[in-house]
Amino acid sequence: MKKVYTCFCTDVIHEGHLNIIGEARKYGDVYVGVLTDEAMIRFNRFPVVSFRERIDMVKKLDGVKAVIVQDEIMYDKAIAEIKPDYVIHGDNWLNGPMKAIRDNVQKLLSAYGGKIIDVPYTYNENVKRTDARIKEKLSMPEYRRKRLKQLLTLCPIVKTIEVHSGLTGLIAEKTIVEHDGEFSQFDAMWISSLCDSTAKGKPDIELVDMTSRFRTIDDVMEVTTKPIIFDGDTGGLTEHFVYTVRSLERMGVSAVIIEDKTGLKKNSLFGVDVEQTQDSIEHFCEKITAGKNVQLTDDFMIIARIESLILERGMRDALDRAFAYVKAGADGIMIHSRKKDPSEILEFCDAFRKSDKTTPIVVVPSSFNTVTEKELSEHGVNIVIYANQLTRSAYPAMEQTAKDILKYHRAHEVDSRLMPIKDIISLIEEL
Ligand code: SPV
Ligand code: MG
Repeated sequence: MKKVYTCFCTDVIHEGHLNIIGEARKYGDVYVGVLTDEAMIRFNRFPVVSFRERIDMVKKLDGVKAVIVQDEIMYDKAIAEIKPDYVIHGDNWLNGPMKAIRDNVQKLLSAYGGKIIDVPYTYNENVKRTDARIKEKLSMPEYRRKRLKQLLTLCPIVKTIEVHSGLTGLIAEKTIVEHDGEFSQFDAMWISSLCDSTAKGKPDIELVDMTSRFRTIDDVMEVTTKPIIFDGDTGGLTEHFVYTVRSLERMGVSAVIIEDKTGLKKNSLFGVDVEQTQDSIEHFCEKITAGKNVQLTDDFMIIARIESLILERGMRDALDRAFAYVKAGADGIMIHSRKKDPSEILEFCDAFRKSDKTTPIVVVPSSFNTVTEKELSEHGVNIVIYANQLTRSAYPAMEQTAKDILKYHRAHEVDSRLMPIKDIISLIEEL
């Protein structure tokens, strides 16, 4: 009997999958690969059913000879193990990022005379509805809120990008790239105080009020499913912070990061060029503990941000604060720096990890942007936040367009740089 292999990256079996199995059976015994959670989140979306359940679901299907675990999106190991005569897949992998997978399969099969079978991809009303239902589930507060904690157990480093609107949310949600056979996408979103304020033409001094910040969260949540980390600035008065925690938790936000400053907050990237006051360890610990005490679920995280390096108070102060904040209940710490060289951040992480192996570390490499995710992860960092790059790339592009329209007294000269009208109107999915 010939062997036919296919890989399913799904939490629900619909007629498209059954069609593939039906076709595959015509050629021989059917072997199905099931992607692990780790592989699935890199390539597709977060699974809504457990890995074990996905395996059982596929095992039960009529006509499946055996199920194997595929722990990478590329088929190398599976093909080496099974040596299939055929690999069958929907023809949606002929284009887009998935083409790299097909090309790799083609190369692997051609080494011993195996063949690819492309079957027409099934995308009818039923499949569309099933897909929409999964997305809806992923966006529900109770599913979204706990996702950051789940990601921390699954990813070497949780990649987070700043969003401040529905549109930037869509970029965070949908952008996926394939590079050298690896698929990459963002895991989470950061609602930056800097960019949320900037989008409103306001300074980053806790001027944009919480109601307005919540409105931004809502805009993002309406069109996305990925987890959200909220920049809570100083958290404000402890008496106010407890209400913020409750609201964020109810909305389905996964974490709030509060920084240990007090009084009029200025953006950290100003450093000591402006007057900024660091909170006392005791007072900031009280704020953290008060926040933890009002939480209703185990999912929500309060992450304490240490400003000692920004305010040039030294490494010892930063570490003392980190340990105190964890003791006060912080679920994670963020260490910030405005140096171009990442060495002080890495030194902090190494020193912290000597005594604390588990508390998640968050970093924001805006200034020390030469450091790679791999290096950060090797020094114990768990979450990396790209905190302002979307805003900083969009603004100059818009400004240049405005200047050129003024210069040429028409829009023709800028048109080649713009997204086609057809694309912008189809960017937003209709329900
Ligand atoms: C933000 O994005 O608002 C931050 C990070 O707080 S930073 O601007 O670097 O302080
Ligand atoms: Mg901020």
